[in-house]
Amino acid sequence: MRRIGVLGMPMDLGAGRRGVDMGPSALRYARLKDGLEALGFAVTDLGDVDVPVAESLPPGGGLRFLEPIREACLTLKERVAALPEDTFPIVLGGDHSLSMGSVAGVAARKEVGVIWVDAHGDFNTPETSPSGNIHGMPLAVLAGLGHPRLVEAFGSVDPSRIVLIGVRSLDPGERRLLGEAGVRVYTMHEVDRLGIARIAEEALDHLKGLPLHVSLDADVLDPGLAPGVGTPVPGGLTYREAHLLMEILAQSGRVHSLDLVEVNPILDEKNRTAEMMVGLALSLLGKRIL
Ligand code: EXY
Ligand code: MN
Ligand code: MN
Ligand code: MN
Repeated sequence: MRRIGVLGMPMDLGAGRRGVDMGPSALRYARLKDGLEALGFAVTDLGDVDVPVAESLPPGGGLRFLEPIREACLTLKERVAALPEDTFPIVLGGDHSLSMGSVAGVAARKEVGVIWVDAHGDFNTPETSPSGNIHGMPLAVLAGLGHPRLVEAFGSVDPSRIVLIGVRSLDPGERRLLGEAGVRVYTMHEVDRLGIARIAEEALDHLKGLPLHVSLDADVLDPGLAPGVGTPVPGGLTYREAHLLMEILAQSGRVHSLDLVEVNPILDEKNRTAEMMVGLALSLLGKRIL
């Protein structure tokens, strides 16, 4: 598969603060397309999904911006599902609620395993969320838990086919739900004790036989490395841990789709976070040191 389709999702409606709607531009500005073409891929930039800006929306009750987020994610799901089988989708975010659309779109094409690389569990429901922000819920929705309007549209992945890596900030409710659902979770404690290489191999074995979707949240990286994120948590992946994880996943030949999310240029230093994320995408798409 040597064709890549890049699709922007300039959405910050699911986040608690503004700015990640500019993430797709920051990632394009970090020369993602040039880097992928240098690896020999034919890259088509499919533009952006049309997402309303927060200021244009009436203040909603209940979950913040539930309907506009659902609408935009349904469009993303359709766009991803309609891509030719030989095309590798890279979705540029945008807050992590977009992955309800990207993963459901990929799952509509074939059964997938999901590797969710994130400081957070993103496994809250409206009942357990401390914030009401939907970017803290997408993985639960994909696993079939949460607001009915979201689960009926995007619930599409068996929890036994989800692996979370890099977690270091969990709310009590989502911690319980993750355990009950049987999601394989590797926190930063396991990263420190087992090492990222062993975790990558275990994740590949846990999801054996499945094509893989990687959902990469910029806040999984240590904030010193990637300051341009809206929900930073100290003690994240180092530069080499993140690249080694991508390199091992690349060598499996099983990764078929990718999200790059939660890049917030307003909070960044120059464009460091977007450049880190582009570098990781290139490692995942096969860029090697030797
Ligand atoms: N767990 C917190 C919440 O649900 O509000 C914080 C979630 C942050 C989610 C970011 C995208 O990873
Ligand atoms: Mn996330
Ligand atoms: Mn996160
Ligand atoms: Mn293949």
